Amino acid sequence: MRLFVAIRMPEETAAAIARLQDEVPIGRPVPKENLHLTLAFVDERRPDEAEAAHEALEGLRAAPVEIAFGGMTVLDPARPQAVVLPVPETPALEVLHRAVMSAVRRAGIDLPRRRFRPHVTLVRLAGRPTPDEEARLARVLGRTSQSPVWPFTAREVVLFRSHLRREGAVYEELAAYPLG
Ligand code: 2AM
Repeated sequence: MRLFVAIRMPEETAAAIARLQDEVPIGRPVPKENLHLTLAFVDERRPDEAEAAHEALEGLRAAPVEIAFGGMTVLDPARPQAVVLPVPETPALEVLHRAVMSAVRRAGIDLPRRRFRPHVTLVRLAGRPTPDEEARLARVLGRTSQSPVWPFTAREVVLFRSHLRREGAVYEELAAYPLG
C-alpha cells in the first residue's frame, strides 16, 4: 500500500486555499478534502510494514507546530508540475519532520534522504503550460502573492493510504497521532 504522513489542512484554511485554487487558470485542482502538507512520503509498503510504521508513530513525541504559508508559486519552475503554497521551514516544523522520519525508519523502513521542501500542492499541471497559459498563471501569481492564508496550529499528524485512481488519488486516513 502507498503511504505518507501528513498534516491535514483545517476547514477554514482549506476554504481559504480553495479560493486561491479558483484563481489558477490551468491544471487540475487538488480537492479541498485532500489538501495536506506531507512530512514523509513512505511509498509502497507491505501491510506488516504499515503496521510497524503505525506502531512507531504511536510513540511519536513532538509539540504542536504553527504552520504558516508563503505566496502561491510554481514548484520547480524549470519543470513545472504543480502550483503550491510553500510552508516556511521553521525550527519546530523541522523537528517534527525529523521525528516523523525517525519513527518510520525505526519501523525498519528505509526512506531516501531527500531535501524537505514543505508545501501544500494546490493544482497539478499535466504537462508543460503553453506560453499563453504561463503568462496567465504569472499574472495570477503576481496578483495573489499578497493574499495571505492565515497560519494555524497543527495538533496532530496523520498516516494516510493513497489509492491511485484514474480520477485522481483518494486518501484514506489510517490513523492520527496527537502532538503535545
Ligand atoms: P506533492 O503533493 O508535491 O506531489 C502523496 O503523494 C503525497 O506525498 C503528496 O503530498 C506528494 O507531494 C508527496 N510525495 C513526496 N514524494 C513523492 C513521490 N516520490 N511520489 C509521490 N508523492 C510524493
